[in-house]
Amino acid sequence: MPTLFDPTHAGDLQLANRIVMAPLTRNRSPNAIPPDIAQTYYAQRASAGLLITEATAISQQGQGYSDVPGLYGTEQLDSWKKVTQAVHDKGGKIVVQLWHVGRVSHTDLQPDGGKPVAPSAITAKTKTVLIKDGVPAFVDTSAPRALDAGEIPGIVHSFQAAARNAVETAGFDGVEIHGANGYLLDQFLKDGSNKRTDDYGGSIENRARLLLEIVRGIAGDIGGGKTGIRLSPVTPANDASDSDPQPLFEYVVKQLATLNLAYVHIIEGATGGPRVIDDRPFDYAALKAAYRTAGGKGAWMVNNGYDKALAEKAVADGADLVAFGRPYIANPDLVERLKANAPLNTPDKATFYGGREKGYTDYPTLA
Ligand code: 8OZ
Repeated sequence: MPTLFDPTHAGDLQLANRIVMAPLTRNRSPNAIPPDIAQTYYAQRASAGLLITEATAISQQGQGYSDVPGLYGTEQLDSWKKVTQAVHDKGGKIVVQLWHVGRVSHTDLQPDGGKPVAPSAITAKTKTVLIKDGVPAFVDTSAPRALDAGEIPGIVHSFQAAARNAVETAGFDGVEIHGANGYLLDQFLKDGSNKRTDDYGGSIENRARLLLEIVRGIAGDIGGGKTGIRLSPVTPANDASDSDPQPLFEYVVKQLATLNLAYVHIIEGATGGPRVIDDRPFDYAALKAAYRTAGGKGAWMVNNGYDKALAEKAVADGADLVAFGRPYIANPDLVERLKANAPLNTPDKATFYGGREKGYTDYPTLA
């Protein structure tokens, strides 16, 4: 029986263990360029089997928060290259999470102060973070406009360009497509936010079309074995909702099964909250079975509120990888601490978003 600490692989990626650092937004990238201290931050955590970066915008239109990084400019790519080098120097593996926020944005962050884009012109009942003079503030998202069908190929293209640049220029081991948490691809998937009447709305097949075009495009360009995807079937994050998520997500993973992906990353329950939501039941074992039955060979990664005991049980029950989020903010040596059954540092919420070293690179290791 494998343990959390045994090596494994996810597609092309050889991993030293089954512990993954989940993507964590930290808002420390002024001008969307990762700061120098991001090299230290990620390298400190390189003993994870796999590091997934914070969500990283594929275009300016994909930006929804102040001071989050991008992957569409030369300076951004140069800075990420130093991060991947620092992680590789420590023997770690790192993929970048590719992000388009869709309607979860603000006109202040959009090209020419325009409206954020969405499947349909429905405002998300959620907040974003704008940092003014170094002070973060939560503000309502702006009213979006519905994407014209003619704009969709450009979005697929931007995702593909970001993936190619990530691997070829910035030195990432692969990419994770952010299909979760109420951002653009999740907005298209779910009928609470997608009211389109064209080929990208209505039926499950149509609502999944954009996500699948992007995954197929990226897998074709960089290889399925370097491509992962994150999904969150029932999260209410950022006003996400669907009237019938089980068949929707089973359809999605069956389609993904043919693409030889590195991994499928599932957020169970409410992102950063309860793992079970009473009025949003979901059968995750059936989801995984649908993927495997359809021939899916990628690693199955689970996430949300895991501790060591729960993670060991998940691996015993057949999960391949377990992603830890908040514990990684405060515990750069999480692998060593879990192995030693050592106590964990408590993360300081006041320094989650914005700032520099404090609450970022200054959490102590055991030794
Ligand atoms: C917390 C704050 C801002 C963004 C996500 C990218 O939920 C995020 C995010 C998390 O996936």
